Amino acid sequence: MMLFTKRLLVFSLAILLFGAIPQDTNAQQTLNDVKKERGLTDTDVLAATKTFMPRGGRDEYFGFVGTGNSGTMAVYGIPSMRIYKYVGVFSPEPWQGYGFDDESTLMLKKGSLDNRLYKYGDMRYPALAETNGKYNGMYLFYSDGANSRIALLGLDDFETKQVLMHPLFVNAYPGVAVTENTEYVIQTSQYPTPWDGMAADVNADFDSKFKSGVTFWKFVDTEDEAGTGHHIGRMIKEESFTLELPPYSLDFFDAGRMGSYGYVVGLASKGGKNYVYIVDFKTLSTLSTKPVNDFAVVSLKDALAANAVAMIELPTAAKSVKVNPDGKYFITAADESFVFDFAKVKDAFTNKTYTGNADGGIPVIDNAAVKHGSIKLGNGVMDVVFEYRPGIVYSSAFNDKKVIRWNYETMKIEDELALSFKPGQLMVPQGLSAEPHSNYLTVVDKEGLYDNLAEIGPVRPSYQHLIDISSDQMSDIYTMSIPQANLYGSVAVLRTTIKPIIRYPLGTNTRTGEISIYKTVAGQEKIEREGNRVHIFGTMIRSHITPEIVEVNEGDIVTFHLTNLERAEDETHGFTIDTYGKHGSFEPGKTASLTFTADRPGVFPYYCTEFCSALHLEMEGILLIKPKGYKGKKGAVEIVLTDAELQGYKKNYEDKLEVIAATQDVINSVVTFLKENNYQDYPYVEALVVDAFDQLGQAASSKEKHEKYAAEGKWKDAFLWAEQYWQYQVKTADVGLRAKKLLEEKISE
Ligand SMILES: [Cu+2]
Repeated sequence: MMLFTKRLLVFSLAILLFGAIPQDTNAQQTLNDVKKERGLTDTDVLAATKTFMPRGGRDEYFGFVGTGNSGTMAVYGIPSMRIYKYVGVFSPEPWQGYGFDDESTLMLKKGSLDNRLYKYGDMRYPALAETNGKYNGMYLFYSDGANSRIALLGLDDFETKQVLMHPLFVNAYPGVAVTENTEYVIQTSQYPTPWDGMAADVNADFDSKFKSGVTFWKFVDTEDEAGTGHHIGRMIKEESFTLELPPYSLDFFDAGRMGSYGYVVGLASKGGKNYVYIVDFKTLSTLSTKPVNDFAVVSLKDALAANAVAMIELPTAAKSVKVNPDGKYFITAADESFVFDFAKVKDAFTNKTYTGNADGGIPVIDNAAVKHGSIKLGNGVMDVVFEYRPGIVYSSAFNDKKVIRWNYETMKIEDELALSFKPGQLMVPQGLSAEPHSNYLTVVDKEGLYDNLAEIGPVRPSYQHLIDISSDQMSDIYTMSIPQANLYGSVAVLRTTIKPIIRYPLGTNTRTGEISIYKTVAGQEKIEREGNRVHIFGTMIRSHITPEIVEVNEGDIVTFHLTNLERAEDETHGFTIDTYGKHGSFEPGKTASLTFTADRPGVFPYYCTEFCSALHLEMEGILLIKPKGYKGKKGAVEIVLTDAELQGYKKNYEDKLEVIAATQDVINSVVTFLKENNYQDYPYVEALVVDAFDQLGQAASSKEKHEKYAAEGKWKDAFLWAEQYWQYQVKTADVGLRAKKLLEEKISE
């Protein structure tokens, strides 16, 4: 066990009191010195100041981008472009135990074919949940093109909550869209395949047996019945349906809103012809369905009879099609981009002014009759995105290395920004909602061939550039690298729209949102055995894993059910069993389980993998797996300390008491200051003070324990519980000092 010296303790306290940062050694250097030294221009400095995040600052937007075939999602801030988190979605992700603990593994297996655990996905274009066409900050959806799955993420904890396998599609388009109140999450196929899982001849049977489709996953947002205060949204497979389409290759799509609510528009191609398909799902949802592979299907025949699907032919393939914020138009991204008018499209449906049929008998609406206008934008036009100014839209021209600002009402180009790279997908925060909100545009750069990036071998990360679009002069102000990613689309929302939680209600199964039946509270830890099935109900709190010793027999099926008892901010514990490949992450309040067969006898330490406190190495225990026929000592293994070790712990304990007293002095002085200056008059300060004392409120039982063990001469336990008590004190002091600093700032304002 790690011995903690007094000097280190005092040093830790010094850091707490005075800050770990060395004094500003560059104070003499001026901005001009740095500019000169680094060869920076005024433009460079201006760009840097637009993205620099000062202490106390917060990013204005949360950005979400899928990592493509890595199967994870990166969360980042705009304008700082700092990555906050990678979230496992379609791939196992060890840091958060995703696909490692029983809860997430079960979720992933239920959402796969034949119970297999896929190790990757292909996720490109996410959609945020909407209320009245605006982002509500609660959920996010992804489609897995490679393994035909769909995922729901909760944004109160930034975790994946549901993964479903598509019952019909063998592959899916790796993008999703939602209807304006998230009634449905829409997913389509990409490449046509037979639906019945049977072999078919790709030439002879293509038109008869291969199909494509558009699926409407019913989404229901319910208040959590366990009373945890969180919403638990779910896609309901039994209430979802798929529209059967002829074997077209399907590409990007979007959903109408407001005036165009009820329509889905997307790109389709077949036999060298390119179309925008238009689907009227309001009508589709009233039609009768027949089950295919236990999933409701609206047949093409019925959809055609109900006049619920049509096509508009395009002269060339488009790369994207998006509905504008107020839902009046949909716009294609192509060298010649088309702006189509939904009102005219509706008239064409109503009056059936079709000019003929596309493959599969789908009626074709005359392009000229429904377009608002078209415009030649450049070469290799990839994407289109909206901003808050009415009529303004941006397009990327890959081959021309430029971003074009144009007006889709007047059909005129307003401005262009020449770039040093070939631009791909575009994103303006909230630009895919009814409420675009930003002066920022992000642009994907797949090649990363520039002059300010280091070479790192054949595979490079993807890049996103941040473009300032606030003025007439657009400017490229930041290059962000996103490692382990193959970037496509992204979405972003005002940071304040999302309300992240700090801790879970104690015992939460974070995947279901329910209180786990395996929740364990302090003092209730136990090991239960029935035949060869062993359940360990354990707890984790600085700096203990309880129980510390577990004995099982070779061949037993063992489950560790662990609950993190912490109530403090950011006190996550990890848990791993050496060489067993079992790992979990336990955020404050979370309960998760790790099941394995004890098929390898021996002694296996288990420990906390997070740096949860200075004493986190004390969070360890021993799993003894007794080989068949093992004749060991009966009963629990006792670890006997030598006299020297015992005295060492006694000394540590006594040192700790001194540190505890010194820390208490700090807390007392902070409390005096806060009270004398009426902290309760300042809501933010008051909130910090409440949090600080919540920490100290947790400490009482640790104090009782260290005093009890000290009285019994059990110095190791006394020291560990004293350390625990001190951890709470440190948290209290830390939050208290932040409150004091804030109060000082408020007073001086
Ligand atoms: Cu820990």
